[in-house]
Amino acid sequence: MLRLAIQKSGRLSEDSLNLIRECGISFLSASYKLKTEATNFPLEILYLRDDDIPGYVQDGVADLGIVGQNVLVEAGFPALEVEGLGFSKCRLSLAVPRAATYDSIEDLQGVNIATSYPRILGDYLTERGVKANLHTISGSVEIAPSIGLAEAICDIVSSGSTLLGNGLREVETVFRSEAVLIANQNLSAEKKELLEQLQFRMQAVRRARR
Ligand code: PRT
Ligand code: ZN
Repeated sequence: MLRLAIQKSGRLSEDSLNLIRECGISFLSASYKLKTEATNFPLEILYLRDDDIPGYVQDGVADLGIVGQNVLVEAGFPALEVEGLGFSKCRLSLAVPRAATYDSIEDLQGVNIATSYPRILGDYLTERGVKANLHTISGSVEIAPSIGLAEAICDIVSSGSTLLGNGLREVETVFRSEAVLIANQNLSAEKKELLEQLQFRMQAVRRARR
């Protein structure tokens, strides 16, 4: 039996469940439950916080997971990615207050930047020879400039309205993300076979949607 970890409640949850259902896999879903078993495929679904999914799959507590690439790469396990799923598309961007002068990435030299993505941002800045002071905060990153915590931020953007509403301007795209299917790297032959069946169905669903 394969164990698949998906986000319990959040932006990935509904699309993850829909994808599994469209693969023809039936299960009872009760929102208070932490796991459920499919009735017509050897699959158990675990409902977790998205941040915990990469580690659980890396450790083999779960065989598979569905998570944002941003969370996967920030967790340090990019090699677990099996394939992109095409939903929850977003980008990780640097932003500065609307009135701030900004010409190039050089302007971030020595600047305080608030983010929940210190690894991805740190790599991006290092590759470009920029040394900034990263302040890791876990939420409400967009308010950091207005409360004097930082001169710039790096956060997830989709429509851009949150940045706009906080008087911020997007200046660099650091990383592009979508939901991805991830798998433990030491699956047994039986589980690999089941994973292939599941991927085959997921690809058929995506072709049919186009
Ligand atoms: O509780 P749990 O830890 O499981 O969930 P979470 O709150 O950490 O994550 P959640 O549900 O907010 O997001 C899950 C995943 O969805 C993220 O890791 C991204 O891969 C993806 N995703 C897609 C987004 C967005 N779009 C998004 N817009 N994640 C967050 N946002 C936030 C962003 O942080 C910012 O505050 O929405 C705001 C910006 O949106 P716009 O449209 O105003 O630009
Ligand atoms: Zn999270």
